[in-house]
Amino acid sequence: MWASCNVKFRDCLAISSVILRRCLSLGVTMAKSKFEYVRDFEADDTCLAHCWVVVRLDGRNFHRFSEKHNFEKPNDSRALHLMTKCAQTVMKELEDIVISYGQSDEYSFVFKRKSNWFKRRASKFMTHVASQFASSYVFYWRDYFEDQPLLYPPGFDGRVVVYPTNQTLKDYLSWRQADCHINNLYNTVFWALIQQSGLTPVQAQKRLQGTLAADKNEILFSEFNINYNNEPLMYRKGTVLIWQKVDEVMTKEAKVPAETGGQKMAVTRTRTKPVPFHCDIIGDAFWKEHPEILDEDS
Ligand code: DGT
Ligand code: MG
Ligand code: MG
Repeated sequence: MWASCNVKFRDCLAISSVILRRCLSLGVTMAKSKFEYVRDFEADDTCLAHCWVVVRLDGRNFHRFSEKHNFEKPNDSRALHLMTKCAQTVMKELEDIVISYGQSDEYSFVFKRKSNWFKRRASKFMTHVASQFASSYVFYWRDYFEDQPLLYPPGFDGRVVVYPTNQTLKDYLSWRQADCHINNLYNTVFWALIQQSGLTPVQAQKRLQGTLAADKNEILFSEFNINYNNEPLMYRKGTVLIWQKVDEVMTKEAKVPAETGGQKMAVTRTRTKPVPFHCDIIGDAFWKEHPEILDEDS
């Protein structure tokens, strides 16, 4: 009786394994259906090997978004810190980003030369960065704008640019920081003329037409007693995010004999995090101080 039972059980196992194999082979046949050819219409967007891959995001119509959400002019530190929080989230959640740079409503993310993330497909890099950033912007909004409800969902466009040498990458980042400086100097004078001298936006624009940087510095100093060089670094230089080892102190329940009770003790552990700096990245000093960023195998 037991013997026949065992035989039947073995037969059942054998039959099920045959069915399983048939199902699997059917699955393979289905995957290679006559429709498979449509795959060939997909564009090959592999980023050139061994080049730096940069994804730049920019807020969609943030002129309107900043007005609707009462951003302070010309710089709203809540908005800039929120952008940086989103960029840190992108760096932590995605892979292979070695440095990021942000100003105004934009952030650039640099993927390491040797990254093979998603086989270096540009669309994957760009869409993952943009969606992670946008969802973080909404997710963390309340932490930065406590009294200001988010009135509609913000969007960000993205582009991918591939840079072949360290020099072209550094020039790219210098270009973005120079842009930050030019815009911020202009905006600082423009809004001082409106907010402090009572000019209309059109009058302020006319006043600044054709002026050079030195003229703008002079207006700020002589009319508003503002030394531009004393304006906050975050506004003048933007934000650079690089990986740094950070000591974290946390309290832990100590494992001690039960009779002494649950004692808490401070434990220090070292973690690597994307840390913000508001420094010059156009000169050589930054790159000499952080050679690991451009390291071939970084
Ligand atoms: P786009 O990028 O073509 O969709 O259009 P916009 O409007 O986003 O233009 P864009 O990116 O050239 O300029 C950024 C706008 O965002 C600009 O109008 C100023 C505004 N914005 C960015 N950060 C701040 C800030 O901290 N405070 C204020 N008040 N406005 C800001
Ligand atoms: Mg924009
Ligand atoms: Mg912009």
